[in-house]
Amino acid sequence: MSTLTESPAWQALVSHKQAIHPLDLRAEFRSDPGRVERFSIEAAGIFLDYSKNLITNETLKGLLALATQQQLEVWRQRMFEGEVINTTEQRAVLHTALRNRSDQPVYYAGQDVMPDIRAVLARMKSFCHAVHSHEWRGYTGQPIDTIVSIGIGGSYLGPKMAHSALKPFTVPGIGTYFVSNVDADDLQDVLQNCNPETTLFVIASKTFTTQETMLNADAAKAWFLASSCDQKHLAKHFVAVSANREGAVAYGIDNACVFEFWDWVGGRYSLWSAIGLPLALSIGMSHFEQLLEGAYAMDQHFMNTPLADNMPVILALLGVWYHNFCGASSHVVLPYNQHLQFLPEYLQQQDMESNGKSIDRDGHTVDYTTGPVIWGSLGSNAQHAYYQLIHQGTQLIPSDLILAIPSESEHSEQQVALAANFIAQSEALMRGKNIDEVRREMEPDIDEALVPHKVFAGNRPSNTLLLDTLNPKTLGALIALYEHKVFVQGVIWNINSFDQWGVELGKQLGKTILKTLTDTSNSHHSHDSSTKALILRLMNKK
Ligand code: G6Q
Repeated sequence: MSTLTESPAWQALVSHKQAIHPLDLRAEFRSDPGRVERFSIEAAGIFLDYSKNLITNETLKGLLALATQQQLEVWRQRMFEGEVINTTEQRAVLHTALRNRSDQPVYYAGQDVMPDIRAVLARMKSFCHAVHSHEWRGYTGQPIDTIVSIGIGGSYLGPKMAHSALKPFTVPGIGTYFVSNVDADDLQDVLQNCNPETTLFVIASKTFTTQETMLNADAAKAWFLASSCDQKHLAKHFVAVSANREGAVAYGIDNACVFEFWDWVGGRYSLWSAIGLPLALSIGMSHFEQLLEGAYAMDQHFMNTPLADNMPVILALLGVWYHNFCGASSHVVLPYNQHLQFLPEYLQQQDMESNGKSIDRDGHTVDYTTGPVIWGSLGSNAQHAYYQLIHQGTQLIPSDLILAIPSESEHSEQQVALAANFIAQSEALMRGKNIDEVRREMEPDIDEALVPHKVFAGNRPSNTLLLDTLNPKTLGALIALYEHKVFVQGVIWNINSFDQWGVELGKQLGKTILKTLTDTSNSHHSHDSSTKALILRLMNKK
């Protein structure tokens, strides 16, 4: 057994689980009318009700003891203070500095990083202003009306998700598209809506070497040059966001059009940096700054609130409870607002790329599970699809149900129905429907054969997250909430949440196979029979 699973706090939770099993949530609510007051937190425009979880006061105490044992407060300090906590890549983890809205310095390797951060934000601001005020024009003198962001992974998912979430804040007259897939259809589909005279491409890549992004950038450039016919016009239509300025300039981007960020910003934590430029162009810089404000408010809450009242800490510990002590292997995220449609996809990378690790910080293979499978989609739609499995399936699937309180609008009947569904599902998951209730409902013609099919066991745990409204500030707080949740879980599991070595092998083998597919003199014999057969099939079909 590892130090973690042998530790007193871990062992205490193992025993506690046996002692309280099976916990009847309906009975807990009946016997304790104050349960929701005790098990809820409000911070940065978000209300978290976690009372519908399979926990007691003792469970929380045990989980908090685990967090203390794993030195969560020390790690939190280390992260915010710019220590090199991403040890396998020898990097600090300072995305929180990008949204530091105070006048306090943040030091990395003895240097305050805030002046550089503020300088890039100022450049983003004047660039957005130039585009929106039509001071910045395309090569034929027309104003820019379309932004095409080309990037992948961390240089794509955050801005795309936030762009959709903040649709009502879009600057009039600007259309924004996000292209990531190396499949040419992705870019081609977008280009059909674009006019080369009025389109601005943002090439977003930390390294400026990523295959998919560079190939899409090449294709975009070729499409643009086919109309503009002159390399010099590129300067008005191609900007780059990168930590590799030299690479971007060598690629042909005007030095003045490179928006920088830094080594200590992890890809999936980079929305707050210049990677957010396409978003800022789409919603305006003041809204982008409000996004930073919201994240900063959550950072402050995370940093300064006792662990027991700390929203990211509680969310993380509940996840650990289900994953490590109750046998849940996945976690479902169910936003109810249409504009949050890409949140589950974003959180998949956020969580699974961060915590999908089986080697701990000390280089040992773990003997406990880490990183649950994160999945989900719009709650309203999912109710008519896979909620069946969550309600009546054989697996324990903890859920996060998320709703931003709808504004009064002409569609208010729809919005009330949305809210009703959201609340009803969290109640249904918790209370279920027992056999007596099913029988009563069927009276007087009780069909005994049907009765068991209509029983809902209940006791299905859920968190309900209510946002005051969906705006840049609350969205910033929501994203930061999940970032910190993932960080806390990484600390508990003693893993480095900030590297991603697991994505390297596929890239490496992809390069070899690309050579084989494009150069017939290259041998395919070193591959296994399956890989060889696939290569031959594709080569013959070329
Ligand atoms: C995120 C990962 C990964 C990365 C992409 C794009 O944490 O590192 O998703 O963001 O591979 O990388 P570039 O920004 O370097 O193109």
